[in-house]
Parts: sequence; C-alpha cells; structure tokens
Amino acid sequence: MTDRPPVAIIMGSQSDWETMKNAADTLEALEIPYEARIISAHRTPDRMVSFAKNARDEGFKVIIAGAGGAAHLPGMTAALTPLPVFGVPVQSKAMSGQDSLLSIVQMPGGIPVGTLAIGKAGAINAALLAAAVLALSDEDIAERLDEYRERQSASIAEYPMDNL
Ligand code: RP5
Repeated sequence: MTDRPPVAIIMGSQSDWETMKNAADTLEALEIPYEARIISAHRTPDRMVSFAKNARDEGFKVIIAGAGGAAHLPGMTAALTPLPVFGVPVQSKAMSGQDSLLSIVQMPGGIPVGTLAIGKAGAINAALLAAAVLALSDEDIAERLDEYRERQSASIAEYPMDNL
C-alpha cells in the first residue's frame, strides 16, 4: 500500500479539466486530498488498465472519472477495480453531453458507475458523493461535510430580490 490520497480524479483529456476542476475545488473546500490524472480509455488504454488495477492497493478509496463523447473511461475503470467509481459526463461539443451521459449511465447490470449530471454540477456532486462515502468512516470529514451543507443553506436567501 502506498500513501495515495483517498480520492482519484481521472479524466480522458486535458480538455476535461475545466469541468473536473470543479470536483477538485469542492474536495479542497472539504480539505480532502486528491490526485488528478489524465487517463484516456482510448488514447492511453494501458495507462487506464494499470491505474485501475492498482488503485485499491495504492490506497485510493474512491474514483471520480470524467469523460466526454464516447465516454468509456468510467465504465472501463469500474470494470477493473472494486472501488466505487463516480462518473461525470463532460459536456461535448457535438451533442452537449447527451452522448457522454448515455455512454456512462447505461452500464450493464453487474458493474456499477454512479453517474452524475452533465458538466459542472456533476463534477461538484461527484466530489460531494465521494466525501459522503469517506465520511462513513471518517468523523472529521463527516463534520466538514455537515458544515459545508450548513454554509450552503445559510447562503440561500429566503426571498427573491430585484436588481441583484
Ligand atoms: C474524451 O474525448 C475526453 O474525455 C474528452 O471529453 C473528449 C475530447 O477529447 P479531446 O479531443 O479534447 O482531447 O476522450
């Protein structure tokens, strides 16, 4: 077991980072260490197999995988590791992310990928789900997650205003 952070954020391309950085920022707000890597199911298949097969032994606990278009990365990663995998459909240019969403969400029974919303909201929520998983066995993370949600509730005005 090496000393990896609990969360891996993997993505199919540098172009996915703009979206996936929202997951990273959310984990940082919760003080949860992560490692972000570019791993393409299509362009670097050997890197994907090596990462996914070793992820648990290296100490990762949860994987967030973002990809766009024919988005095989989350599903293939889930096929190669017993760790929980949360998939983020990146908004593609051709089909606004509908292709990414369907590629990730329609896993055959037996290999699950927890699929989030397309784009930024999905990346943020993938990080919050990862935090919720870790919080089950880490009281400090549980406390920070509670505080995050309390801050969020406090930031929402009760009444709408004109001319904000
Ligand atoms: C996928 O193809 C990546 O996840 C990315 O969303 C999409 C486009 O990649 P680039 O052509 O921008 O590298 O593999």
